[in-house]
Amino acid sequence: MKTMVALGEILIELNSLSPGPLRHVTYFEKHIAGSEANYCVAFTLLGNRCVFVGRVGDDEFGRNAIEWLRGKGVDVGRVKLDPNPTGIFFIQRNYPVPDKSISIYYRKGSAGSRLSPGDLDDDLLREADVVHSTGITLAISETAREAVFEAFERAKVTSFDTNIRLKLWSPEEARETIMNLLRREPLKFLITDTDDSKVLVGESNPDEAYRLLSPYAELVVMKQGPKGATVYYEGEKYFSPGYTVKVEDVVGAGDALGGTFLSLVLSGFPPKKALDYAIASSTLNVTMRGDQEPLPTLQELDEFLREMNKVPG
Ligand code: KDG
Repeated sequence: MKTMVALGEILIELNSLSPGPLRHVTYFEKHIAGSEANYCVAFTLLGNRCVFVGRVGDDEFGRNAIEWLRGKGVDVGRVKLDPNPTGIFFIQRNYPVPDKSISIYYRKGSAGSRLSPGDLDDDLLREADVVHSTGITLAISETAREAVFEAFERAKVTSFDTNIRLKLWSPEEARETIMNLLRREPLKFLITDTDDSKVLVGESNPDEAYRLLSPYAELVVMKQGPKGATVYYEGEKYFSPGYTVKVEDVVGAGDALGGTFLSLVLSGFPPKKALDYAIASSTLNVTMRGDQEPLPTLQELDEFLREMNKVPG
């Protein structure tokens, strides 16, 4: 069994029950989310172990998040309770652009943003098979950013999903900070998408973006939205196409892809095969609300792929 240590912020997601502008939505459904927590659950459900490092509020939502993640098998022993509130966000679905969702954050000064280098445990980082974080954690506070830089410095193997959220910082700040991290700590796994690569290296063409990002990681996964994703590694390139399904909510699909990919590659799947499974997981993810509820087991992914007549890898 492989161990991933994930650093980030767990959020409470309030997803609108009806599509359309939030000003007209009456009912919301509560879910547990936050990119790195989503990665952790995807990773864990596929038979590996994930230790989450972060903070939640000493409040009902914080307790809810800890109990939920524990129930999914995530190791929450390092999650600290903080006097600040657990961060929340609302999702507006399919408006004004069909098949797209918009996140509205209420997370300034949240417990999760208080993550700091003091929360890191050297032994845990050294022993982890992979240490993972995202651009979101770099954006939420100075101390959280320092924690990611320090953790990556101490880790043996690192994984980073660029996950640029332009509501949290400007494109210039995102580019400067993420490129700084990549230059200082070359990664084993870089997971990104064609919107983020446009911000980082001015390229949304996957091959061109890969060429510019390849000095910074051994393996790059380039997510291409509903089209699918491409993995680049050891001189190889493999594109796995997406499936056409009815979209309910796209939030969390990229994490489903990344978490599934990492878990299966660390379990010994060849990257091509792992990417086919990861696309299956992200496809399931857009068909329902909630980031973590749709995350599948290996048996469920096998069933999906069988039904689609897809021979993975
Ligand atoms: O990738 C999904 C995340 O965006 C969602 O869970 C909320 O972590 C979140 C964020 O900061 O947007």
